Amino acid sequence: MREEAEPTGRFIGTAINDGLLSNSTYRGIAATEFSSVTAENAMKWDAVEPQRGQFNWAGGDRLVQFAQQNDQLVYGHTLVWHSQMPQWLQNGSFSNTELRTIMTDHVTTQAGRYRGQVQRWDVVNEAFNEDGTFRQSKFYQQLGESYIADAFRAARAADPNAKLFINDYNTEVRNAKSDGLFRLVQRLKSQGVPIDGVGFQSHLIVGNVNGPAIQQNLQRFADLGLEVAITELDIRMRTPSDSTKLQQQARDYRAVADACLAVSACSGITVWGISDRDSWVPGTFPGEGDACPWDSDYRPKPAYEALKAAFADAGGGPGDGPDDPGDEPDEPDEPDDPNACTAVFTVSNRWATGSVVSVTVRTTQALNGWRAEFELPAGVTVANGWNGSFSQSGNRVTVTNAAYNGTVQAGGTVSFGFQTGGGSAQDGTAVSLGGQRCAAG
Ligand code: 9MR
Repeated sequence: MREEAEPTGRFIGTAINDGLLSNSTYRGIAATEFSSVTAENAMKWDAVEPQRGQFNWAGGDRLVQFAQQNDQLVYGHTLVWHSQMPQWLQNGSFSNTELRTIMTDHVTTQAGRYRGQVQRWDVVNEAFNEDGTFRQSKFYQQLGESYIADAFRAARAADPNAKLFINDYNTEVRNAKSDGLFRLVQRLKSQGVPIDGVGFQSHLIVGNVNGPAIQQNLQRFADLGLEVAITELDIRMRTPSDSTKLQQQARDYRAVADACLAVSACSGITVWGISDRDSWVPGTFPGEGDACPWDSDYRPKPAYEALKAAFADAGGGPGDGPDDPGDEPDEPDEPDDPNACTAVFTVSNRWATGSVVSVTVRTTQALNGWRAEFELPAGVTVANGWNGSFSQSGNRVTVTNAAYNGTVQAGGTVSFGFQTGGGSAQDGTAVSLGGQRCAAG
């Protein structure tokens, strides 16, 4: 799936139980099928600070290390949540001032520890009741709504580059709960609170998934200027499963994926576990289960194929889609639309054996995943690059988007850079985008 998701510019993630990483089948699927990982439990407060002031980062560190080994994003889950709080916190009695400090210290410590290693944080999880009022958590009861803004501010200060999310369940479609969340996010934005995204957990039920309603709801949050993501997708059924239920489940997975893929601000989809064997569902909903994309023997289910197909159908840069049947991806540039893009190719530093180049391409079309190409002088190679994935064949270099910069609005820009070896690149080198030659900008 990872390969199919990449050209769409979206991540495909999974919750990871780090204890299972010693199982080679589990580990193999986790490493190859996903571009993002979330700790299923290891980064929760009860796991990281079981006794006050005594920290256990082992599980979280294992996850981060695994992600780094496999070139994956890390989705941090979760900093402030009413559930899975350590006993000392749950049962302790603290003044309001003390509790606020405990909370912000926790956010500062954890987001600070993983600064630069976690790209997204669920800063606040499950703050709402089903009717859209605030959940009466210890934090809300003692501190009121302001605990949310304080948690976000502390997280931003601890890691300015992490994207900060609020996350919840039963908020996937428009209803009283998602309306409450929507109003909160509007208030936070208007107060300048540093919030970047909204996570929609999506613990759903087979046969009960309304893709267009999910898309519409994601879009209204996106229209507030936020990133949105599907953060904990699983779709459960009454067990035992049969092929009819598995086919319906596949359609439901596809509907969720299509909803995300139709919203340009939807950055990715995380499934809540790989295999039915390891899922939380049967333990919480007796008689229900089989909610994951792999079965209990780690065999891919129709749901897996459906997710993969959704990404594959959405992928491909401009010119590779069904609208352009004649445009083969590997054909030489055909400048059939000379106004599609403009490019600035600048050598910002050069020396005898190398140079540093920055490239900015402006596109007239919205992009969901992009591919830029250019040629270097003979013998010059890309030594390392940033803001894209680089490959070189002879003197021709192909750059595709990184996981986080594949989505570009019409009129927006794509920027990447690289260092050369074996000599210098040349200012003003021609660049093409999705097979279209760009005008010099
Ligand atoms: O999958 C998690 C399970 O192993 C834990 O026992 C459970 C404890 O509350 O949390 C599960 O994950 C939850 C997630 O952290 C927040 N959204 C709901 C998820 C399923 O309960």
